[in-house]
Amino acid sequence: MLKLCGFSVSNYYNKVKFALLEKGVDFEEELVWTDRSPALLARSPLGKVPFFETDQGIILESQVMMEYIESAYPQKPLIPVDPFAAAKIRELVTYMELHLELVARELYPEAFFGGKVSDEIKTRTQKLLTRNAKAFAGLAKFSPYVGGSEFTMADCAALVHLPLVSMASKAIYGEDVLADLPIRDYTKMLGERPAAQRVNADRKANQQEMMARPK
Ligand SMILES: N[C@@H](CCC(=O)N[C@@H](CS)C(=O)NCC(=O)O)C(=O)O
Repeated sequence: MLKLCGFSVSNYYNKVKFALLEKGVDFEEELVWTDRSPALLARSPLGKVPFFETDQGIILESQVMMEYIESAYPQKPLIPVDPFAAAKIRELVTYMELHLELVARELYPEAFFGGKVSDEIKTRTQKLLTRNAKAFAGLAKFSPYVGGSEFTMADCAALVHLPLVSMASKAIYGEDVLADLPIRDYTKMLGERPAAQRVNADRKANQQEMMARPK
């Protein structure tokens, strides 16, 4: 059976888990922490999660995993059939991950983990986030889904990434770089889906486990 490896606090893990649950794919989970152990590096060379273990071998990178499940389990598609519409959904995912989440990630050590981020990084990140949030706002629809009238893989990404970008920017700059977007209503709407409820419940439980781990 398809095995999703990683931990439920991870936003990238949860994007894939959300998609699997929405599509009704049978899968199991293996709790894998990013401890950089030789055992992890043998499976995931950069020590990152999530990854899939399939009958044919390992698949790395969450967006590659999303595309894999779309082609291996075509039921309940999370991407439109029309090539242009499909490209627009993938474009949203890339914008959220490359231009928002990955940029905001620089702030996470101080925003979420009690660490410190240099003023230089904070200044550079604020400039980038402000510019990129405006660009994303020009692409995102929120009508009611991030890509338009249909629930797609872009919503699996948006639900897990956008709240983190908001929280991190609020924690570091005192203001939400996504304040002009209807993130609260949108995440509330998505949060009513059974798949999202499971993802969120598992995330909370895993957060406790994470805090109880020896440092
Ligand atoms: N591009 C990767 C990003 C995954 C990622 O950054 N995962 C985090 C957990 S949310 C991680 O493994 N961090 C540990 C590390 O980078 O060493 C993907 O889409 O799968």
